[in-house]
Amino acid sequence: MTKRALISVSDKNGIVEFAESLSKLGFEIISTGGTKKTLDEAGIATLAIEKVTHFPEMMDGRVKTLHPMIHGGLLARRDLDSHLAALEEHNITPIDLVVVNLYPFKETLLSGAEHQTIVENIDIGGPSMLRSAAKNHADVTVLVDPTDYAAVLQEFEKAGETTLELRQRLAAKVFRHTAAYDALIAQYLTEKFSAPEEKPEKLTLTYDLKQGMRYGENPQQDADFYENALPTAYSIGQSVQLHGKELSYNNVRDADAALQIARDFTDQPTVVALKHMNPCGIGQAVTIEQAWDYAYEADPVSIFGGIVVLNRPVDQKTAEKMSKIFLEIIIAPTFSDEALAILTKKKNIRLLTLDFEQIGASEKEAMITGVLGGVLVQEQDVVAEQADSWTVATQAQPDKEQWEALKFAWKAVKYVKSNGIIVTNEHQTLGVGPGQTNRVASVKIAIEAAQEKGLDNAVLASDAFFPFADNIDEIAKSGIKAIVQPGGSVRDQEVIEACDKYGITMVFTGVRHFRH
Ligand code: 93A
Repeated sequence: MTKRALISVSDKNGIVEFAESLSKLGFEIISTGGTKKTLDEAGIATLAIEKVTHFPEMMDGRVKTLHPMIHGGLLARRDLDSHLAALEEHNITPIDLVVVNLYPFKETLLSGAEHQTIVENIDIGGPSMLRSAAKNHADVTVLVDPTDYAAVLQEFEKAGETTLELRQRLAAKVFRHTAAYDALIAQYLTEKFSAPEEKPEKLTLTYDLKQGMRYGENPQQDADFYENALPTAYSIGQSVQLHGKELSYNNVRDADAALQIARDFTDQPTVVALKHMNPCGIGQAVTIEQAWDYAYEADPVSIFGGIVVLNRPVDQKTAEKMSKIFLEIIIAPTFSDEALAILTKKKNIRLLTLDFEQIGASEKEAMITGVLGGVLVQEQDVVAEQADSWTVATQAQPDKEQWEALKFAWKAVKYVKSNGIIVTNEHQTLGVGPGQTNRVASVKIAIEAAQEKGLDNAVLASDAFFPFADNIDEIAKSGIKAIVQPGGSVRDQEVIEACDKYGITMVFTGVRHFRH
């Protein structure tokens, strides 16, 4: 019996060659309007869908293949007499092979088209055929991805049929595809139609495999990078790599962490240096070169092998300075030709550019963390704090210089792993105390590092309140005279009294910034 194939594709790439091969294999080809036109023009004999459904394509193509003559042909079980009898009774010819790719919903959405155009690009008939064929994979071969054409042809050419194994894999692929397709539609409509303050009842974010990674955090861990189907421009996945080896799993995480920090320092040229998820140097200045100097001097040891984000174009002089040490990654809006010439001489460095214009939009993205048995989803910690809403808790008041340093320190401490302590002046970090299980230990680490650089106008920030006054004793020993912290401990009074005893000024922000 002649085999029947149904071809209905939006993306017509490679379809002529594939249909030609099917014809040669003896398939009778049914196709929809646009596809038929393409195949006719290539001289491939096809049967119009209307000839099968005995209905015209109607309503601007909204109804073309949604018909029992099609779905009966796709869904009939070949191993059941009752199904075969139904085919016979209704004059339905079974369909053995389906090639469909869908209306370009995502591409239309990304093109900035109007809502009505986006809605018209919700494919109904295509997914229906794919799902019918995939359900009936016991007998039907279904293709949604042109990269599978070759494997299918090979099997037909070899044995006159496909193997069940291949049909099973193709069916699974189809349901992955239609599920993701629908999830994106759900995401779009949910975002478009929820009330502004309303939380969607269910998260429908979809992710596409961006790249398989060589390995995960360690070589014994396999890993992949999935990217949001609608990614924000200011994201590591959307960066453009100009030079160097492929990014590793740890690179992606570290670069992302550095990009998040850079987002909080947009007013002035700023350089963020990061190591193992913690900032090791943040410098802010009038020029990007000076900002580099500050970030580098903040910790010339830790920056070795670090990730650096510069929020202004990289010029020749800055590139010369950066080229003197080993850095894993440099990310910037652009690199001058001279800077590129200098930095690309280094084989092991990765150079990336990114759209810093879109920095703000990235703040809205949901942050997802894996736990055994599920995922946790939260908003990002992007609360915009105004220093004029802070309260000075102590007798001593910060002077103008201290205020500037406190504002800088408070922005920076948000990105230090908890318990997070940072010592800074008004334009650079001086000492970072990240990730200790008690706060005094973090204080000691931050101060010790800062002491090596000098404590001129140094202030200290703590990501969460001080539970005991012992922290203040440590800070006082160093000579640091200004502190910023959220406040809110039951022992705040003891902490304030300790500051007053030492003549330290302390500001409460009322907001804490854990980062676990
Ligand atoms: O508008 S639809 O949802 N209604 C249908 O009945 C239908 N059948 C196939 N879209 C439908 N299709 C889609 O048309 C296919 O998924 C494919 O993407 C496209 C091919 O149309 P043409 O052959 O006219 O270019």
